[in-house]
Amino acid sequence: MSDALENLLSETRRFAPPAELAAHANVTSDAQPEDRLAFWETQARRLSWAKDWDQTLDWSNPPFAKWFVGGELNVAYNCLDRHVEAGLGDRVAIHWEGEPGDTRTITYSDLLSEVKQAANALTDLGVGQGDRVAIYLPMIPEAAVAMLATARIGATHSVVFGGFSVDALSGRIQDADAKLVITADGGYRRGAPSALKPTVDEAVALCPGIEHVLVVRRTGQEVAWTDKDLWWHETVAKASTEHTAQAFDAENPLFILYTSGTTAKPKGILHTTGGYLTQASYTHHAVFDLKPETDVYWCTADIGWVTGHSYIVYGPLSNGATQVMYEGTPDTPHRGRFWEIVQKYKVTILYTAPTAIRTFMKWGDDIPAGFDLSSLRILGSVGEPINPEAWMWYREHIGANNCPIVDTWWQTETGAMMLSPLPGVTHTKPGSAMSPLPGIAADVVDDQGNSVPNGGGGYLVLREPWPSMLRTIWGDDARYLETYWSRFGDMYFAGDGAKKDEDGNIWLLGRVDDVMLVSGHNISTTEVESALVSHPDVAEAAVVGATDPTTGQAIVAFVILRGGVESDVDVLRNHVSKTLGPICKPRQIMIVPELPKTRSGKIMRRLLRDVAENRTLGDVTTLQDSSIMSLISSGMQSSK
Ligand code: 6R9
Repeated sequence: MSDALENLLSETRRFAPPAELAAHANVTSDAQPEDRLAFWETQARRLSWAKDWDQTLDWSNPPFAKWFVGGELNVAYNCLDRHVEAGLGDRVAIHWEGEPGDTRTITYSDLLSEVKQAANALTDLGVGQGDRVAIYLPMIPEAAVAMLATARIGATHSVVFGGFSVDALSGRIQDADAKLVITADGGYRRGAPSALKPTVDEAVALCPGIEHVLVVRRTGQEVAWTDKDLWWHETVAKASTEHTAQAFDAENPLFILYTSGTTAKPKGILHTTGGYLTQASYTHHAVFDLKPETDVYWCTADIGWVTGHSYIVYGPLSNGATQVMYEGTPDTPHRGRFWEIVQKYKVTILYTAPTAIRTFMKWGDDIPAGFDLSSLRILGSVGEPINPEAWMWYREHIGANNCPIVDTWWQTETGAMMLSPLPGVTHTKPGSAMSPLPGIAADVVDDQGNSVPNGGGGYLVLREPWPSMLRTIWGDDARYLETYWSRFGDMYFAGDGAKKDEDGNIWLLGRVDDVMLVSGHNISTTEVESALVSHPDVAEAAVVGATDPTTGQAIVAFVILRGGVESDVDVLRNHVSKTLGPICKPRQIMIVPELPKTRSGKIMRRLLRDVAENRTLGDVTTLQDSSIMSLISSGMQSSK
């Protein structure tokens, strides 16, 4: 661990939970339970089971876990029917806000009858338990309905981002061998209808296994029609609203989700039902301190990201939450759109990503200042390490210095949150995910797999199986073993670098592939990025290591400046050198208008490395906006 890192992590600010919140918190201790399995059994009892389990965990064939063996439940029943049966049918499940400003208010009763109809429609189309359904939709309520209807009949969904290309979509359909696609004519993005159906048409032409395509009408765009196509509003609306949920085995597959394309061939991460729902539901209740009667929760993620699965659909709905769902982008029709939505629905819990927070910083403090954000009580962050600078901005400008920030570390593979502060308990530190949640055995280990002492750094691992863990990579057990379980034998290797501070709290340092080796020193991209963002002129930074004849690798930084400022790159290089030490001084800094990101907001450093090393760009199919790369590359050439 470099000295520079010590420097970055000498963050000493701590923030206690507000007394009022702590006094009424759902969870009042962050202590690890003495009996981990008994703890998870208790959490599983928050759900409704049709048949009790015989064994909590079967770990006789590691790393292939089975949780709640012999238990049976229906996921959709847990998310909908049981709330309606408890008399909560009139509670709003979803306040949906379309990008153009159209809205829908959907109660639990409404959502239940739509899901029942959709379940009947899927059954009529020949979809049954174990079949795979591909979902390629914008952020409209039908996305949640489609997922829940698939789950209700024991089938398995594979949601594909609405922004992905024909190749990405057809590859995922083929890998999962799906028989049905649910899509829409299009969705609204940046003020205009953006078509989806043409991509599906091309993809389906490459996928003979697809029997039907169910099409939601959202934008009213002209669509080409094939004999496999059916309108959602005709097929689903004429189906019966009567449907009794059948219980399925706790290990029945719930979904496959392909991990974001920052790596090579996407991996189909498989999740099952009982353990997954137990942990998604518990963590949503504990980490957001959800009070379903009074809270208005909003997770700004897309449904195509695991965050949308666990914290828009399964976690919140299993807890009977009222939530906001927004179709569009944060700057349409204006840059205050998120804050306008918070004000309009009196959102109390907001869950978003560091990339969004840094964008808001860049747009300026005056924008959120123009709205009433006083309803907010808890702020969440997910997706990347959050720099202390962005954390403080979030706390001050969105949370009025009064809302605990829960920085939640987890992965598609973990299914649900693993490390996070608890809002009524933890004294938070800006930039740290703090500690493993109750029931989770996380640690930081060195190269040899030994636990590092406080103050040490290494790799984040999980020592014990957890309920919502991936069960395998779809169709590829060997790759599951190789990717996660070959490095340290009996510990799950998360692929993230981490450090324990003097109190034993955990700081995430980014993907281990993103560590640079400069003149023999290990430097994490996160620490240099944080140093850059701590300069008042900088809104956002991405750092990569580029091959260098003298130093092995050299630091190349791509920087977005805050609105209206002009900055001298040498000033910024010296700022890094002063903050972290001369070894961390970037060889080169490029001022750029945007950074290449996946739709979940992760910077695709692999593409920036290609640019920094003058290579042809690798696979760009998962980029949110592919034109950004040509802008960046042309700037890079001219700066040399
Ligand atoms: C939920 C999600 C997983 C990777 C993970 C890590 C990064 C996510 C983070 C975080 C630091 C956090 N990550 N949350 N890093 N602090 N709070 O993002 O899933 O898309 O699979 O990405 O994201 O690197 O390994 P996924």
